[in-house]
Amino acid sequence: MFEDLRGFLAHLESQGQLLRVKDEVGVKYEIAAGMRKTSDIEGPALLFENVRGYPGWRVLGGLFATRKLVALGLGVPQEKMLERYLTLEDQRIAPEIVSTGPCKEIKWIGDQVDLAKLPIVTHASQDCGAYVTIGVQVGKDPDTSIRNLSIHRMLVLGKDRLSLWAPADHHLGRMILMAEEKKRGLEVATAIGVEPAIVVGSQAKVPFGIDEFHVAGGLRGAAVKLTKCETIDVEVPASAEVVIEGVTVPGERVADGPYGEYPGCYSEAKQAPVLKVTAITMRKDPIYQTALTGMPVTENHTLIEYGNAAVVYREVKKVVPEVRGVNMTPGGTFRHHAVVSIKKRAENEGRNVILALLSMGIGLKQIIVVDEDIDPRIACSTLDPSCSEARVTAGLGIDATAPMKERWRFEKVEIPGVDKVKYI
Ligand SMILES: Cc1cc2nc3c(=O)[nH]c(=O)nc-3n(C[C@H](O)[C@H](O)[C@H](O)COP(=O)(O)O)c2cc1C
Ligand SMILES: [Mn+2]
Repeated sequence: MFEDLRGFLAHLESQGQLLRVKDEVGVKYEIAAGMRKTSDIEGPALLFENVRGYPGWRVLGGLFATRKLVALGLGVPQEKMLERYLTLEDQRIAPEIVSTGPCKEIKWIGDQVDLAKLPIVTHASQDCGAYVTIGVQVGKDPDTSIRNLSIHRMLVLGKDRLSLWAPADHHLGRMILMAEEKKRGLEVATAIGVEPAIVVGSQAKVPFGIDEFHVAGGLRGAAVKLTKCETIDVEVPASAEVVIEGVTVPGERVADGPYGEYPGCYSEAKQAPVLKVTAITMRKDPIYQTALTGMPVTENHTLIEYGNAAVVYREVKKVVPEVRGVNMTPGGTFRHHAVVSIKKRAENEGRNVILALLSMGIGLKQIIVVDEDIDPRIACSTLDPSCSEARVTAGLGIDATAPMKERWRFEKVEIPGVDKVKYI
């Protein structure tokens, strides 16, 4: 358990898992290039100490670039992660409210707000602008006031305006729509640079109505300390490096994208809600944290692995009590492909697992079922031991070539300058 982000960084440094980068870097592509390289070589997290144009700031990137870094964040041996995560995710510990905290050391309220003063990073070559990519958003259900934690990217639109890509099928997106129905904006706080259990907890696939701060408390084995925001009725981790307070503008949408996304290609511009920033508070000598996404594996992948594996494990267990293991594959971005091991005691159990997983809605797609009007049988080798005496078998092929009319959807996300990074 770590008190705050800085406690985790000190631990990483003692493990040789943090590199302090003294070379001068710019926020446009150059920081992301280092993050791409460290993700590709399974290197350390990077703390950029010399950021051009932002004296006084340090930028942290690739904090969760590898699965090892996530395991270190939870203090669990990597090979025991799923087993331990399953227990810890269920062990809810309520947060504690404290009167103030380090996140209030510097305050910019109202007119003092200027997002241009934060070292917000532009990552991929065709990204439409600079994005906050690892802010943990805290919102409250407009009906019950129960908190929700999640991470949604935010595009800088002006000195006090951000997009907030929270689609309706995510809890925060739903809350924004619920508030709009009441002709109101939704108050949203974004905490940047928090301890790892809060970031991992924000990715737990728990139902709407569960405050993920309770999950984060369970993951760290102690209550998360929260303090009230300055301009909105929302609580944030008291030791956060930076907090952006804001309110969504009811009914307003803005083009958000293209953006280099988690499958490794660009998403087209989407219509995203808009956040009007009402205050920014921070620690002294603040550390601004950014995260990379794009071609797997990046921290956008490693951070979702156990939340997804746990919800798949629990779903399988409902169908077959004897689950031997669940493996979400990196190639499937820890989301689309699952390998599940069960002890089968009835013939239909395997198929029932497939059906259950297909319908759970987390995006699993490497599960294949055909209709009765499809004949999947083909002639087979006489040596194929899986074949019946009729020497016919099932065949499966995947045409993974891109549709010719839509090649742009598959263009690879690229970060200029990865080959020029010399410090790792
Ligand atoms: C680094 C990172 C960036 C993410 N960015 C987005 C995003 O921009 N939009 C989004 O909908 N989900 C994003 N996610 C995934 C959501 O945060 C995740 O699905 C979360 O569990 C949703 O919370 P909810 O279940 O409370 O809706 C991101 C995850 C990570 C780790
Ligand atoms: Mn939620």
